[in-house]
Amino acid sequence: MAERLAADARKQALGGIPGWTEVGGRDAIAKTFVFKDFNEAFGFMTRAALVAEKMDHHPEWRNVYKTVEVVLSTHDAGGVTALDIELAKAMNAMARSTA
Ligand code: H2B
Repeated sequence: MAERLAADARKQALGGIPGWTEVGGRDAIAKTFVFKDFNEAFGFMTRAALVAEKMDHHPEWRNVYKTVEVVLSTHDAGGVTALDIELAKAMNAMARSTA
């Protein structure tokens, strides 16, 4: 099972994934993606969902029109693990091709 990252490791990992920040009050990371329109936002969510399912690692997220708010945490571990960093990187890469 993936292990929670220590605070320093988490901070270092965040340096490599632009836009992701620590969530206040819980061990999780978050990013708000803003796209051109709903089509782009939902296209991103569709691609991200397929990657998440393949990883068996799923986001907490909320979509309003062209905005997608994402929170990542490993529920089984009770905090941020390497899986969250990997999914965050993949989401950044997927957003780059649409935003
Ligand atoms: N997603 C996230 N974000 N955290 C988890 O701990 C997790 C998951 N666990 N997706 C997976 C599914 C687990 O419940 C299944 C049984 O592998």
